[in-house]
Amino acid sequence: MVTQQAEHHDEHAHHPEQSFVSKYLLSTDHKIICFQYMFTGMAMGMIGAFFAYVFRMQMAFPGTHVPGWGLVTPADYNMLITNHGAIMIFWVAMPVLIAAFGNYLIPLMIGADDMVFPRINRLSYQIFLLSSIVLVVSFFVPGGGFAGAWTMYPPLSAKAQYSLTGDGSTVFVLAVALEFVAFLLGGINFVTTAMNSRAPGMKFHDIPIVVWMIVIASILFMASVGPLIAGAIMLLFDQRLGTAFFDPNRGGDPILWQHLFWFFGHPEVYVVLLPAVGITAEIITTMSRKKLFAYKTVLHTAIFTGVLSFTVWAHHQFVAGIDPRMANIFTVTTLIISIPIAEMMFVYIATLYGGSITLNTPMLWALGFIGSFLIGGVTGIFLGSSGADIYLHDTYFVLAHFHYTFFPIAIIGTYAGLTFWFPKMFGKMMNDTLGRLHFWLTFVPFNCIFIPLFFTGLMGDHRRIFDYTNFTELSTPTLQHLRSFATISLLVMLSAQLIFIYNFVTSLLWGPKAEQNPWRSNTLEWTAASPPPHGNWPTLPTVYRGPYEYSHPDRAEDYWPQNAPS
Ligand code: HEM
Ligand SMILES: [Cu+2]
Repeated sequence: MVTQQAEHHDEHAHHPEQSFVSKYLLSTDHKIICFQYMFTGMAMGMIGAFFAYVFRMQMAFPGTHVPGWGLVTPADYNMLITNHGAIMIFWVAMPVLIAAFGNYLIPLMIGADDMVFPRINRLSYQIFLLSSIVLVVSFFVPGGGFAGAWTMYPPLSAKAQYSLTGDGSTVFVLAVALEFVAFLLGGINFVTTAMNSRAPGMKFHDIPIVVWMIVIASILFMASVGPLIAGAIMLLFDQRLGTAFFDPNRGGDPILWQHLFWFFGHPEVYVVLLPAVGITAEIITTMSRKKLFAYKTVLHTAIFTGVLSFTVWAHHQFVAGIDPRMANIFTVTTLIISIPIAEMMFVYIATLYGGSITLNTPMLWALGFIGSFLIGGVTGIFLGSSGADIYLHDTYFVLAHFHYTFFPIAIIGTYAGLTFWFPKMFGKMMNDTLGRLHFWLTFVPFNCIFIPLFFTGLMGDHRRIFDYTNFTELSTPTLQHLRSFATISLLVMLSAQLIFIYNFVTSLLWGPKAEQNPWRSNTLEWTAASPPPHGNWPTLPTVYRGPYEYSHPDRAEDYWPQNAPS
């Protein structure tokens, strides 16, 4: 293995000068592929955020001309909420959290010069890019983009006369299918690389938690997506070939889709959660100079959560007409799965306890992740109880719940990781004052958006309503004020993202040069140059210990790099 790596490495060292196209567009370097995934994901994120702005304006001020869009029609509204959800989960959280961070961190944190299959890696990104293009094209086909909600429930998704977006639905399903192919290819690389290319001396329990989390998430994705790919093909057949897999009038069953979708969909939430949990672990140990409290517990808990996540899916279907005895079983499994998640959060709090904490930008994001994700998890317990869910299902309470899980993951987790590894990725330091300002102007408005929505949900406010003024009981002043407050908070939050863009660009161009290891961290990526060259290290590192040896009593320095012989 060692000699094989060395040879492979030699090949890298003698690489000829590359043109812009071969270096940045057709590269097989895992770091460049990270940037491709990250920037594509962020561009898609801007579309998703723009859609949210448009439909929230319609909710707060029904019938106004939304600047940048115009009058929102009911058809626009359905298309916007559908594609907002799909984009944020499939085209933002997946590419950024799993694919971008996975690509950057796995080889660098395990001491490898690249992924095991660099060309498959490149193909994975190219298919992902194609899927993004196909999705954007779907907005412009006759009839407009798909408008049957991101969960694609038939018969709405299967019959053009219901969704009114026949072509849009087909192109949408194609885009989702391509996206799945991209991540299947990515997942193969992540798991094999982490298992086979580790630096000499790196035992299983020396692997940084974030790498484990991405590996477990990849396995979850690959194991859960099969049934949904089958479902997507059946849906395409129903749409285009006149089959009736999901058509109750002709002996089909629309609930079958819900099973196939959520059998994938619930594990999917852990697919994106686990990388964010891993990123948080790296930041809080480094920034509190503490050993991760209970490494093995976190690892085993994550594996256990992954297994259990295959047994909870029908909690999305409590009111879909499933047998109440089944609902009891899924209530129990759902309540059980909250335990390991809570345990991970407690481990993090225990890690912080007594630490010497630096409250810089990455640390603020990491702490923000723990605090807000806890609210998301706790509200999931209410929803998981089938009795309570009969009332809460499809209200804004559900919406607030999943934004309290998903926002910490996709947005807070990304900013945490990006501000933490920026010095390594780009060789420059970001401005910490601007970073902290951006944190507060994102974090506070985020809470101001979604806390009110828990209350409107409890007051009976339903999701997916185009114009509340059509329902007298839903257009009370209290409800309308809370809705407008949420929308105005969103405007504040979106504007604050300009601070990040400004900080990102100016730091990249003119920021102070980053040292090799600015946070005095233990893991291997910090032993490479900032930014690491093609091939990462002139000679690959050797590992002597675990990743979290901070403040070791026998050492003068408060950290102990994994590659330091003693
Ligand atoms: C402690 C963990 C969690 C529990 C117990 C839990 C429970 C639930 C339940 C029971 C529902 C269905 C509510 C309904 O539709 O009536 C739900 C919805 C949802 N949850 Fe969670 N959840 C948890 C974590 C997460 C995480 C980590 C994510 C995302 C990353 C997430 C994303 C969602 C989404 C997207 C929906 C709504 C889907 C839709 O109808 O559009 N949840 N959750
Ligand atoms: Cu679920």
